Amino acid sequence: VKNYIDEMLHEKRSLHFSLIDPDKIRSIDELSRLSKQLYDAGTDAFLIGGTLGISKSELELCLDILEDFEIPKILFPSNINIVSEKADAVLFMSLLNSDDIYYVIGAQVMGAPIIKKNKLEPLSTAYIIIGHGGTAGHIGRARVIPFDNFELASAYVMAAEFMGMDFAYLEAGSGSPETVKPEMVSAVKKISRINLIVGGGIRSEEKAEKIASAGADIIVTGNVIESNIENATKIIRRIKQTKSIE
Ligand code: 1GP
Repeated sequence: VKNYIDEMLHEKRSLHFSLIDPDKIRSIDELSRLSKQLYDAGTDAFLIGGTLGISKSELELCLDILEDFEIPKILFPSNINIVSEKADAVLFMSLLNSDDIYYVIGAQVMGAPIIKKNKLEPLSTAYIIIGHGGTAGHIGRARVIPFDNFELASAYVMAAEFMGMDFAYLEAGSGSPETVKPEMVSAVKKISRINLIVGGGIRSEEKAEKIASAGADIIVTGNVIESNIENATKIIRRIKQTKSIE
């Protein structure tokens, strides 16, 4: 999966990942319909996860439905219960700005042997929570980085790069009223070559385009898939047309 992402990023455009939260899916038919629309629009991977209310059976049901699509299925775990051998890879995340050691290294120690057993490819990721932070920020006891503190965000991303992580995820929180600012994305990209994932609150094509042209390597949308699938597919198409200004 890491090689697939690296190859796609050589094309100098941002990738789009569709976040499927098993707790928010109302029926199998709905997920089949939505995932086909996302795939047809050109989403580059499915992320599967969420913070609250996910059971293993719901997770695996989602993975069974997504199996038909020939793009990676990547777990986006909030805790060690979000693991399944039916996925291809897992964002192996450390919540770098958490005050709780469990989210920095505790869950990772407990999760690593489970990931090994399930033969999942770990994608080493610094999870950095910005601004609103949403449920992930609350549960993860994040000391959130203000939306306009580019220097602090850049320092976290540099630290992640120096620790050898492959990805840094700037997360405004699912459903956040504001997104990570495009100016923060370009500030971070100026000082680091790490693959930058940006998500949280992205609901419009215009905002997605600004974040993509600021240099985000991967853009994640979640809520808009369930609330407005037309917008979700427009966002994907717009991202695919946008060249990064790096
Ligand atoms: C959440 O970044 C993702 O972890 C996506 O956020 O649901 O607001 O699109 P949204």
